[in-house]
Amino acid sequence: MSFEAMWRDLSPVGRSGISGGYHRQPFAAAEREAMTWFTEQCRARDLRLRMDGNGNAIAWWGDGPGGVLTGSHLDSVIDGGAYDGPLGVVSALAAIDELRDRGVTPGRPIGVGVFCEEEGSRFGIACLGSRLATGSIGPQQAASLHDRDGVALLDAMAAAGLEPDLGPSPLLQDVGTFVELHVEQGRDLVDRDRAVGVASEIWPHGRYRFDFRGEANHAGTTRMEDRRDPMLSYAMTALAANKQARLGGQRATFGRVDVIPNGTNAVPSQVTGWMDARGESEEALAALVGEVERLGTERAGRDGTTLEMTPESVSAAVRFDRDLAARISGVLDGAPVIPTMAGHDAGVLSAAGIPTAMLFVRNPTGVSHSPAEHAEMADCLAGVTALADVLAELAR
Ligand code: HGY
Ligand code: MN
Ligand code: MN
Repeated sequence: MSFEAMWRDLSPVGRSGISGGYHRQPFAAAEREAMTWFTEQCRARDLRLRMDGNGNAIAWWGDGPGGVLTGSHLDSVIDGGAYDGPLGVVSALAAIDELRDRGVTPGRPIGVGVFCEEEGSRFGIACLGSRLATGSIGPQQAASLHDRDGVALLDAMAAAGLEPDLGPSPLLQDVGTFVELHVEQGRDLVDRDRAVGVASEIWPHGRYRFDFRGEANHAGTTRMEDRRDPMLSYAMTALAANKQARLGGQRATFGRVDVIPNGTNAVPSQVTGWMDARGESEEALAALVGEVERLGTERAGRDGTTLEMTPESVSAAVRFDRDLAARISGVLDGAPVIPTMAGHDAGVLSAAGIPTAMLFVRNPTGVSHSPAEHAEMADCLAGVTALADVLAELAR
């Protein structure tokens, strides 16, 4: 099945008929359907499929240690784009087809991997699947995770027919190198007029929960000076985050907010906002988060409310293996080596000591985490050829 045919096959899975965005939250129907599609594609290629109890899968061409793994994730953010994740998985399958068409017999096994809950869109921890697989999140912390409906991670996994153990995965023991292909989430390649790039680093980033507590009251009868309105404290803090990020050349946004009781004619008792913040260095990120927390606490003091800030998911800076990136850039006619502010499973495997690289495929608008996310077919096919060239080189 060609790349285009696979893409047509997979694209409808989890796509909203209203927004065109994707809803592939882990262990729910659409994501499980996408995983089933993946396993069928692996079997059609006689790949040796291995799954761990936590929702991760690797399918091998060849046997033995020191394999070259490629692949990505199939889950999406809420109302996400078609390419973030699936492009890396479909391109990996297509790259194996291309190598076989070229008559290549790899000297090392080549694997296609899928890590679950990369987006952390249901259980809140970025790259949960690869963190479980590498042991960089412990079973206790993982077992404490719940989704917005209060469903525990273990229950969601069991309901999907998995037998989770939340421990490090045996899957990775045969992995010598990991190369993840991903749609670029930015405009660097567009500005450089290149179809494919190589990652140099991932900015440190995190997700921080801000709980603002005030006093429920009547929206009409309560005098303005008597209100203890957490919505006001939240709003001013969201503004402060935007300003601090812009002033410091970093990134921050509040993209998710819960209001209790969320009534139209009542001053809320509590507002919880989640800030996604990213910095060019650990110090810059810590300074940004610290300053937003300080300003939020100060504002709450003025509003008669309180603020409690809790880091929920923190990803340290990742510097990809410099020699590997340079070697890959060389294979790809000097493909540019560029940083990203987006987290990836490749970052987790790199942090776990596995030599890791990333390939980026041009995104004409740079838009991502949106139904509008796009990549031209010609660039996707250039990405497959590039990945095949890299796999041939690394699996020699
Ligand atoms: O949020 C991110 O950085 C990535 O897209 N998971
Ligand atoms: Mn992704
Ligand atoms: Mn993403």
